[in-house]
Amino acid sequence: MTNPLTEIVRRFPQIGDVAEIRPLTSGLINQTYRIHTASPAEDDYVLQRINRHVFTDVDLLQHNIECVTRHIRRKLEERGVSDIERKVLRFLAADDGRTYCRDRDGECWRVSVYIRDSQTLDEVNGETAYLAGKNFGAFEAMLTDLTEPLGETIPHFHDMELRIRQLGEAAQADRAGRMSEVAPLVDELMGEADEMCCAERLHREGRLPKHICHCDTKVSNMLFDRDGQVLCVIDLDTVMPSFVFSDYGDFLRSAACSAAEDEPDTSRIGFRQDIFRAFTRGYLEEAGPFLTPLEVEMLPFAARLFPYMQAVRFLTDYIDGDRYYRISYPTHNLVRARAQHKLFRSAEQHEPLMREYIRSLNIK
Ligand code: GN1
Ligand code: MG
Repeated sequence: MTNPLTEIVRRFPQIGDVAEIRPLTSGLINQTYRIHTASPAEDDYVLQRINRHVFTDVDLLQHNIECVTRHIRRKLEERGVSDIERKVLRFLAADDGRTYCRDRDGECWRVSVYIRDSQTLDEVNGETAYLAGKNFGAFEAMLTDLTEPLGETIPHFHDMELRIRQLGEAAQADRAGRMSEVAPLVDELMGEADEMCCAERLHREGRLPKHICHCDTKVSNMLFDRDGQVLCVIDLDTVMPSFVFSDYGDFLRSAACSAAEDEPDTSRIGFRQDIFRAFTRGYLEEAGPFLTPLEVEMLPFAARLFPYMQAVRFLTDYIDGDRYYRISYPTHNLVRARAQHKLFRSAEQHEPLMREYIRSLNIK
């Protein structure tokens, strides 16, 4: 075989004869392949190239992932859960014992066991949104007693104050000469900045804690079995201490939007109350017991914080000349930013309804 990936695969001694390596679905950040092994009795694997421009400290990244998967595995064992290999990811050791290897170009690769008969969803309905809420809530709940400290794999990842500073700096530098085109949107977002940075202020005042969160809670980051039950949470790169708003708000940002995250026709974008309700009910069933009353009260804020933050991030990247997110056409990041901004405005209008619904669940 001439595939250069086979050389990387050889660094993981547990993997037997490889039949084929095929690209698997890919997010905007890492590149992912499925390793098909020759023997049907043997496991298949997932090979992933870690984006080291995004994740600059790969040792820290893998430390976090190892701690989290070990902790969850132990929890499931204690609870007597069956079929644990399908309910938490397992990463392979490379020839030097670490859970990743570096190739000649300095690229970092890791391998996990492929969970057979699993599927990911790209869209939710009421039922799957409820299940996603329950399972992301349970994921956070299982990690509340993790004793090993985890680092921030992307420092200040969901820090709204930093994202605003980055937008301001990008606007000032105007390195791609795009500011004249986007100045009104920059101004509109900046006008909300003070209010949208309130979580960071509450944290400094000691009123809002951080928890271990997933920080990329798309429904596609959860594996379902063939019967539609959730197996496990995947894509653990961004697991780190954060406000619970990260998991709650970012899920709704992608799932409770009536159109795609890059829908050019913003009239098609609105916040979906049905998905909000189903997800919130599931999430609070599992996370309700450990959340503080202030965290519960602020969940509707989280539902608008995340489209806002994502609008700021996409717009910053557009102004910067598209250096972070993969794009398919020149104005892609601007289209994304406008779509997220529209979702932010729609979520804002839904806030009274959201409050009413959460109150009706009688959590605290
Ligand atoms: C990135 O790679 P992907 O699609 O899972 C980004 C998220 C954004 C998302 C927007 C590490 O996630 O924070 O919400 O794009 N991940 C990182 O689509 O920046
Ligand atoms: Mg991801």
